[in-house]
Amino acid sequence: MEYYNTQANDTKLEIFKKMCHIRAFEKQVKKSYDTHDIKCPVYLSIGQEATSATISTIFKPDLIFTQHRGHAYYLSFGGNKDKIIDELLGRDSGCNKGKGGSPGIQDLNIGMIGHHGLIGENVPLAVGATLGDSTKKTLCVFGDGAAEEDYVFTAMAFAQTHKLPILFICEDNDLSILTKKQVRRNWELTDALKAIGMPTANIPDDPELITPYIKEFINKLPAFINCKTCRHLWHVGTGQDGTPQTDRLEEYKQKLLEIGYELEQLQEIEKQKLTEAEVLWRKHLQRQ
Ligand SMILES: Cc1ncc(C[n+]2csc(CCOP(=O)(O)OP(=O)(O)O)c2C)c(N)n1
Ligand SMILES: [Mg+2]
Repeated sequence: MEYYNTQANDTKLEIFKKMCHIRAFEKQVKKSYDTHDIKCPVYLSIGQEATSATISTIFKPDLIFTQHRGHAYYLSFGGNKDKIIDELLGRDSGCNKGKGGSPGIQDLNIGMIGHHGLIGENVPLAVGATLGDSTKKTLCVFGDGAAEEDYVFTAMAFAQTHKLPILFICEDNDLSILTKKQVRRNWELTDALKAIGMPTANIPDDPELITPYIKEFINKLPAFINCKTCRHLWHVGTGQDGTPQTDRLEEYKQKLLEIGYELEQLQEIEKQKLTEAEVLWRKHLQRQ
């Protein structure tokens, strides 16, 4: 199947802008963590920006359940930026009154419900919430480590039996903390779900590949997409082991250049997003 050029040009640029916005924001989180202005553990999405940036341009869910690595979803779906910054800085004005920190971020105005610590628990919660009102569409995001929790498959199977309108996404960075998938298991969740009739895809997190699946699947929910991605920093905190294998943002930029976008235009977007994030973070840090 040929997926090249699956998006209108304005959508491609919107996705690129969102990816740059997330990268710029996360770089500021890293900076404030490294200077100890942020004191809570942080779970960064640097390298994993493409999935949320792409989904949010196409799918408008009523409810969003993410795991501990949720900053990119919060930002992509329009969560309040002041409140996430204050949350990370441990302030009363944060989205969880400064008590939850990075893994629990949420904004009920966009239907996003925060994570409380057990990996994959957001899957049965998403299923239960959608069962309660199946006129609502739900997005549920978890990691490849969480996919191994028994309650994840059983909850997804329940959603399949009851045809609940949930788009399940696994951000598969091939890591559960530091352990690679091939050491942990010899099966793919897509195969298990295919066996019970759920529409599935197992693809790299390239926006051009994700787009057609989202467009097709949102009319056939529940459905599941395993997006293979690359985390650039440590599981928690801001350290880096070696060189990341891929940088999807850089690859997407190259793709946009190949189809005729000007380098200056793309660099201007990157610069603008970096400046916006820097100004916003400075404003919050100066209030201390
Ligand atoms: C039920 C449960 N078991 C173990 C943990 C400890 N733990 C926290 S994050 C994590 C790895 C999660 O990996 P993954 O779901 O792939 O998400 P990623 O960090 O890669 O985004 C583990 C094992 C936990 N929080 N909950
Ligand atoms: Mg993982």
